[in-house]
Amino acid sequence: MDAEKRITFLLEDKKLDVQLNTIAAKVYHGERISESEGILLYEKGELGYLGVLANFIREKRHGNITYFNRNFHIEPTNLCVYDCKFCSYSRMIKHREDGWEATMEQMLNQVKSYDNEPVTEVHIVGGVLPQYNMSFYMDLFTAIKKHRPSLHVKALTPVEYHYIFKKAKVDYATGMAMMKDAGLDSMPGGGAEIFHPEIREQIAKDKCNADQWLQIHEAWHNLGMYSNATMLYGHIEQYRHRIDHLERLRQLQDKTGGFQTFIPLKFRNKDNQMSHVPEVSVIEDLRNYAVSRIYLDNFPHIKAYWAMISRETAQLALSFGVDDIDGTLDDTTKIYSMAGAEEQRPAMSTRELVELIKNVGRHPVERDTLYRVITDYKDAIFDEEGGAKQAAYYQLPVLDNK
Ligand code: V47
Ligand code: SF4
Repeated sequence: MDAEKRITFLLEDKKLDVQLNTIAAKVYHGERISESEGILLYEKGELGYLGVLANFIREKRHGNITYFNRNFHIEPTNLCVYDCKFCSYSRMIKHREDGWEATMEQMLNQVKSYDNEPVTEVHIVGGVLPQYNMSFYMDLFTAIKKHRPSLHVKALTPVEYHYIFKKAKVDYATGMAMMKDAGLDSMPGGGAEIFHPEIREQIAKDKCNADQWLQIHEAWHNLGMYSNATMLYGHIEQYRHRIDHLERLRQLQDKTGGFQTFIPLKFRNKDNQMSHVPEVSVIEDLRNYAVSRIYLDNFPHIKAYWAMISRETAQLALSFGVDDIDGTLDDTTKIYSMAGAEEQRPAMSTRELVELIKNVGRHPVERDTLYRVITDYKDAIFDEEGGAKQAAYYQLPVLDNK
C-alpha cells in the first residue's frame, strides 16, 4: 500500500481518536499543526499512526529518495571550558590526561590526508578553549579552502561563535560575515540541546542560551547561507519542552528559510554526569523522528545520524520521516562512541551506505552539503573493489556437470 492510501485508510478509521483524526486530516491537506497538537502527538500517537503521517510527508517531499554524503570530521580538542551534564567527551574535569589539543598544522594534515578521497565535506566541531579564538578559526578555514577550494567547510556551532565573538568584542552579524569571508560554508546543528530554560539551565547552564543560538543562526541565514538544527532528546525533558524547541525552530525557519535539515540526537548515557538517566527505547526514537517530521513542516530534510543510533535504527527511521543519513564519517568522530553509541569506530563505505538504504527499499542518492545531487545509486552495483558500475544481475555460482 502506498503512503497516500495508508493515510486515507487511517482517516476513514472510525475507531481513531477524534483529535488524532483531526491532526491526520491536517497532515493530509498540508496544514500546519499547533503546539498543543504537537504535544498530543507525543502523548497519544502510537508508533504505527505517527509512521503513516510522517511517511506521507516524507514521500510527498522526496518520494523514495534517501540522501547521504561523504564526509569526515575534525575535532580540534576534547577539552572544554563548559561542563554540560550530558557530555561524555570533554576531558577537562575527568581524565584530563586523555585530553588533546590539535594544532593548526595537525588539522591541515588531516584535511590533506583526504586529498585523493572523494569526500565533499569536512565537519569541524569539538570543545571550547580560549586559544581557539576568532583569528585561529578564520586562519584555519582560509587554509582549508586554499588547499582544497571545493571541500565544503561545515564548522562550529553558536556555542563556539558566541564564545569567540564575545572575546573579540564583535557582534553576531559582523562575526558571521567575517567567518563567511574566511571560508566558512555552512553551520552544523549542534549546541541546541533543549532550548527551554527549565531544562537548559540544568544540563548546559553556562553556554549560549536559546535566544543566542537562534540569533547566530539568523545572522548566518541573513547572509544567504544555510545551516542545520538539532535537538538532544530523551533525558530529563518532557514532551512540552521538545515541542517548545521545535516551535522556536519552526518560527525562525518561517522568517529566514535558512535551515536545511533537522537532526534529532538521542541522549546516550555512558560516562557522563547524567549516566543515571536511562536512555529511551528505539520506539521512542522512531516516534520522535515522526513527530519532528510532522511538526517541522517548513524544514526540507530530517536526518538520521547513524553513528549515534545504530545502522538498524537509521534504516527503520527511513519509514518514520527521515530522508537523509549522515555520512561516511571514516572513524573521525569520538563524541558518540564515548557516550556509549553501538558504533565504536563509526565509518561506512559508500557501498555499505548504499546497500543499507537499498536493503529497506529506498533509493540512495549521494548529495553535497547543500543537497545538490552528486551520484544517483538507484541502479548501480559495485565491483569487487567497491567501485560503482551500471546495474547488472548478480551471477550465481553454477556447477559444471559436464
Ligand atoms: O551539540 C553531546 C550532542 C552534538 C551527547 O549538523 C550528545 O549535520 C547524545 O550537532 N548523547 C554535536 N548527544 C553533534 C551535532 C551534529 C552531529 C551530526 C550532524 C550534524 C549536522 C550535527 O552532539 C552536541 C550535543 O547535542 N551530544 N553529547 C550525548 N551524550
Ligand atoms: Fe563542551 Fe560541547 Fe561537551 Fe558542552 S557538549 S561540555 S560545549 S564539548
